[in-house]
Amino acid sequence: VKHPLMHHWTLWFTKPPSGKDINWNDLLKEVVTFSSVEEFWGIYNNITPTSELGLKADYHLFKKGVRPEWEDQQNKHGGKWSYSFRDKRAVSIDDLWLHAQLAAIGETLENDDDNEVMGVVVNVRKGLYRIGLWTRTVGRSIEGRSAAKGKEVLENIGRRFKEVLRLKDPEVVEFSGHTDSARSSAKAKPKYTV
Ligand code: M7G
Repeated sequence: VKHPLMHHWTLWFTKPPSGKDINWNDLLKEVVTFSSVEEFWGIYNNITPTSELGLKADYHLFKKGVRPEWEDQQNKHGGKWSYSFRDKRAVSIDDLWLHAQLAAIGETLENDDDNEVMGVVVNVRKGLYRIGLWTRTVGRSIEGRSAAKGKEVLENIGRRFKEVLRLKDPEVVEFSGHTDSARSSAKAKPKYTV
């Protein structure tokens, strides 16, 4: 018996760059698409855990049909909630990434009609692990939704994500639009915080 998920999901991997790879596009690899709980566990049990990946590697788990890139039609007006864990030895990154994935595929990050969650990402970097949650919009007024409602929807998603990451209240999770990230990751100001 297979327990179907609400959506089909695709796992992607960013290979750490070796000498001649310079293009982001050349490093991003589509791994596998699945649509049941059982397939998820089968994949989970057979891939390298995040804690064993090299620096500059990423996993991305996105709804099927959405590439984990700013340029994708469904991401280009969107943004991400993200949190960096700066003490790599203090954090169980494999557990956190598992919980982030289960929350995404189990559809517990948003309400049924929000239609915001595009995927979740884990980045392995020098001195930090970062987990992100990509949304379709940045909470502006669109498609008959007011700006106030858009902001509320995004902040609710941010709060649920913060719970999934087991963060205590004084910790701050930040949201920024992808166009800000693309322009200059250093100067981008978070648009929302929870
Ligand atoms: P990052 O992996 O988001 O964070 O971006 P990091 O700075 O902690 O490593 C690193 C770099 O990868 C960016 O400056 C871009 O050059 C490239 N990159 C990352 N993403 C998510 C994209 C993307 O969606 N599209 C493109 N074109 N480049 C990206």
